Amino acid sequence: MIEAAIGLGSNLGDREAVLRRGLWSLGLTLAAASSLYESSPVETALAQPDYLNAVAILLVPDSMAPRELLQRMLGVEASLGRVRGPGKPPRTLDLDLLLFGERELDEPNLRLPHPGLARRRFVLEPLLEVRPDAVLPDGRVLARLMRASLSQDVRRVAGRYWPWRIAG
Ligand code: PH2
Ligand code: MG
Ligand code: MG
Repeated sequence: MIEAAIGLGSNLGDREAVLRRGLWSLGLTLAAASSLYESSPVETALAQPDYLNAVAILLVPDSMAPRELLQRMLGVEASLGRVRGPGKPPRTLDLDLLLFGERELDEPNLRLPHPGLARRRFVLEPLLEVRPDAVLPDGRVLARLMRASLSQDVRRVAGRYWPWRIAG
């Protein structure tokens, strides 16, 4: 099995319920889930609602390629009502492939590690919660990157049991 780290985000509709459905719809074994974190949108063209974000560590069979996992993630986003458009509009569900084992890739629509990972506190903080010793394939230590992103405002709003809540 390969460990993949997935970033989950939502800022439309019942955000927590969407994250939960999205996570389980991937149909993979969940090794760890971070708490839920709320933050203002960053890097978006227009003002939009706050995001709820989390990171999940999933176990991917050795036979599954990163591109195959990405296709599955896009299918799940679409099934939960994701509408794509320019300027990073609000989304019911955004699933980002952050890490795929130690793989490094630079292909159209598929870069590994995810290019935003190293500068986004809403990704770094939940990832460090579940993998405190994480190191990127190029040797960068996540805990150090996190210290550089501390000026961003990210609030932990719920503990690590959100994937198993019954409501929603
Ligand atoms: N996702 C984006 C753009 N900006 N900001 C926050 N706080 N959380 C996100 O998940 C996010 C964002 C594009 O995917
Ligand atoms: Mg995305
Ligand atoms: Mg994203």
